[in-house]
Amino acid sequence: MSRFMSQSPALPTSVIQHDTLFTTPLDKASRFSFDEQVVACFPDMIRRSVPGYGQVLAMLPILARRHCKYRQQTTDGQRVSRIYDLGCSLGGASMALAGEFAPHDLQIKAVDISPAMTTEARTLLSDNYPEHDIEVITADIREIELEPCDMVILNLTLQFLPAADRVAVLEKIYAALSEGGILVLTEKTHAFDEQYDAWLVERYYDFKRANGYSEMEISGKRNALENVLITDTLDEHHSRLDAVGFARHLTWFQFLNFVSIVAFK
Ligand code: GEK
Repeated sequence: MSRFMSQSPALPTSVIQHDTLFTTPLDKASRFSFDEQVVACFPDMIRRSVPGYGQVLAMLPILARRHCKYRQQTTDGQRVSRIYDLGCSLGGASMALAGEFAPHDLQIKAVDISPAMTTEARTLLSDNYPEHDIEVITADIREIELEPCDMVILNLTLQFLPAADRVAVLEKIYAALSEGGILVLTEKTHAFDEQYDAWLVERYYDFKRANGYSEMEISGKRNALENVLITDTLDEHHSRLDAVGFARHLTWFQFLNFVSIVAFK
């Protein structure tokens, strides 16, 4: 099956546990966090909750082939393309890239703030791609320094940062990218128009129902994500990219309220 036909993320199916996190009523005040429980069912959760997740991952190596031009030099003098996977979770985006490139072509730096995520990502990536140069770093992307790079992936991560911190992270990314490099920014969004937004949200819940989530699971997750996942509109994303200096950026993918933008330096 072509990777575009498959909705599955690049993660090995052996680790996939069914997402049952919100099958029982929870304390309304409990907030969503990326802990061990979420790690255990993450591949199933993201595949059933994010429309187009598999397609976006499948495009990453295709975009990398076009825009990563071995512009960086490693300490031992090799020319490589350096790619950051920021908010990597279990490393789905890094795996999608590693699976399509020879080990010596890429240097991947996968960063996540959740130690539960990075511990598992480190094992998955080194088990599946032992020859590749992939470093998994446990850190807050607001605090790390970025080395010069060719591509930055922010796949469903910016939405978890406080709104006030988003510009600074994008500025840092812009400064680190080499001329000709790209940022791939994938986000859940909301529509400015209330009626359109209501339609998109309802169809999104239909998508989740069709993927086996119950009403209780849908509303439990919605409550837990309140004030944790804060969406912007598509226009807000493009304005912010303008403001940080990206002269060109376009929406290359949209599936209901989920979008992916490519921004060119
Ligand atoms: C994928 N990109 O599978 N610094 C670093 N990581 C953070 C921060 C932060 N400040 N805030 C949140 N995260 C992945 C999916 S999931 C999206 C990304 C989702 C991390 C958080 O720990 C989590 O692992 C990730 O961002 C968001 O392609 O679950 O909807």
